[in-house]
Amino acid sequence: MPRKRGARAIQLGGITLGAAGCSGPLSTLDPAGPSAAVVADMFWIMTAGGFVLFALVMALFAMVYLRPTWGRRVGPYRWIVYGGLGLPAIVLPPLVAYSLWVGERIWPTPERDAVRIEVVGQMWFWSFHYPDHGGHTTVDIIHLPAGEPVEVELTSLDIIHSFWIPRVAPKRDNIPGQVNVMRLQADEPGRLEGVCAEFCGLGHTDMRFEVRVHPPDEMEAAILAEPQGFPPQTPETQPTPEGLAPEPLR
Ligand SMILES: [Cu+2]
Repeated sequence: MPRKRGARAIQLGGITLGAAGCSGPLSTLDPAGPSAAVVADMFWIMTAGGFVLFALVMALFAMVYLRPTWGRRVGPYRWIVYGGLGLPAIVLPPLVAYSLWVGERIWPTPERDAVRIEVVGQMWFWSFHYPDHGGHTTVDIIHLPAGEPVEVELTSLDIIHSFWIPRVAPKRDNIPGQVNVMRLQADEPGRLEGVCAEFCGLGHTDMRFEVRVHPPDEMEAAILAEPQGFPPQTPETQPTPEGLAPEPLR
């Protein structure tokens, strides 16, 4: 009886720990936007596919173990062809096709009137510039409108960083001298968190930022209520060695 109780406690503990791992401010399995929901679905479907393949292999193993005479009749060549090629051929092609299909649909549909935000990574902080909202700049806090697509332009002024709001969208790199564009959308008003997802030196772990999602008609007031951040140091404003022309950002 005590052994049964112990087993149940371990089982409950495992379920609780498992569930806790699926939530939290940086959990991709607790999506708060359509792109993140697609990623979370893909994770579960890939995991299920892995389990199906594992179950098929274990079923074969069980048959060989329980009925050795059956296994003996199958030659090595057939084991390789049926087990090594046949089983993966059942499970993997549908998963590859699914991942390609998802890859084409992971970003929200482009909208002509999507809100634009320019995101600049710099060791070790983020600047968010809002050309559609008074040209204001905020530091380490990004404001998003709930339920509306946002077009984010990413760049860096020193080394490669990576902009990631795990509950909203997959990450994308901020690369110096280049502008990467991504679209994202947050579902509901509230507070989320984002991180730099590319190791960028000793301050990398502190390169987090807060995500404040507002009802769309309250977003501008929320941005303007923030202190105006220092505009990022662009190559045009940074001192450069004599004779070296600064690289244009775009
Ligand atoms: Cu970093």
